[in-house]
Amino acid sequence: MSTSISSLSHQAMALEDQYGAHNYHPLPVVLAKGEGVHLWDVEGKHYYDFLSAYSAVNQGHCHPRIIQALTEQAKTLTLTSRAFYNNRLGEAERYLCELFGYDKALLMNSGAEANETAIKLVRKWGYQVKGIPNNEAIIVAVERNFHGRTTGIISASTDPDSRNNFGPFMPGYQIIPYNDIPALEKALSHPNVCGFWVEPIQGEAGVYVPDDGYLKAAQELCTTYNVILMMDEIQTGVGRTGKLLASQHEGVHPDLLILGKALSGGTYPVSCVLTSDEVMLTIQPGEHGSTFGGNPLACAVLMESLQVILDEDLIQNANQMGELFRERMRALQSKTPLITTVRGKGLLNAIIIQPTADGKTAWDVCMQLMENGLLAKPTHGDIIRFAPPLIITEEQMNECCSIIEKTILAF
Ligand code: IF1
Repeated sequence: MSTSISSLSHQAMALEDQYGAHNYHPLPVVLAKGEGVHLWDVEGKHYYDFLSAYSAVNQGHCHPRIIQALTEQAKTLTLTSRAFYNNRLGEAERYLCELFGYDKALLMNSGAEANETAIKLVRKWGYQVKGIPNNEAIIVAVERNFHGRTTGIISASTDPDSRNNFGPFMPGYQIIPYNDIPALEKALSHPNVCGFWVEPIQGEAGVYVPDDGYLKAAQELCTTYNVILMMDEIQTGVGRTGKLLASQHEGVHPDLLILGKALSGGTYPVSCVLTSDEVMLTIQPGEHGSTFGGNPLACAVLMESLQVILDEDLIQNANQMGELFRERMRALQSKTPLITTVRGKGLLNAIIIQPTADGKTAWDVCMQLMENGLLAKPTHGDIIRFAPPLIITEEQMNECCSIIEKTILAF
């Protein structure tokens, strides 16, 4: 199943190969245009996007309302730095606090920066409020976590690819198994623990959905042991799993919430930490910040991006289209040994591929899906994550499931 690569595509890939870092191994497709669930490559070939830039494009590519907000603000005022006030930040902070139910917001840019901010906030709260001895604060994290690529974050990673040869690592983490309440209770009972840092569904690890009740039990244990529940919803938030936040499937309101990606609908790097006054006000002027954090452009875009999620009822659509997807994939699973597992929530789903006798893997499936006009990418070898924009229609979902079925059954 070879992929003929046109000269235009080849040129683009050769440029990246020669002048760019080799920190990714992309599928051999060169995208040039996006609209809604649609992508086109440099030759004009059409694809359905089933990755959504790792859930940053929940609202669909180049959503007109978000682009409008972006361009209007871009023509007016883009960046002042926080040395001065600007007329959009307070509005955006209020919008976030009212929508998600928190006292205060701190805006950053990348998801990793928001997680680093969360680490600093929770440690500071640990020393100044919980009374942990200085420099002895512990944050509990889970195996197979993914929170970003900075050295402070990968110090908690259990993934060799994220860690190898990037040491020495930042101390102050205790790693426990995911979805394991007894292990969590044991860890949180240590008096120097200030935070429990977790994803409600582990996206990068391969869409690991914990047992019902895990998040609720985690919240209760954090309350019992006076520990901040730090929920990383950068990938699972903003409607992706069929609720505004994945935490809401269990009625959990995290003490501290970390958002990114689809906060901007994929048009601009925007992330944030939301939490209580008790935690947020432990940081005083001059103790944290960033040049672009909370800039007017980011604020204009985040408010419109979230409003689109609400106005277009994308949360309900994610629910319904996710059900349809899993139903069709489970039906497919019964017809082929290639699929061993189908799992997910809302429109964050994954199938696990059993390599074929002649050695075909999830990568080969994704290459053939690409040939057939659908883009998805394997994670950790044998898992294919499927995450289309939340605007996908029933007709489009059925067409895409047919593409996946045709591709899988051809192996
Ligand atoms: C890559 C993964 C997904 C995230 C969660 C924080 C961040 C991410 C739950 C950091 C970012 C991205 C990063 C990108 C690929 C992608 C990814 F495979 F890496 F893990 F989605 F699963 N918390 N995830 O998923 O946010 O700093 O990137 O804005 O690094 O390869 P960021």
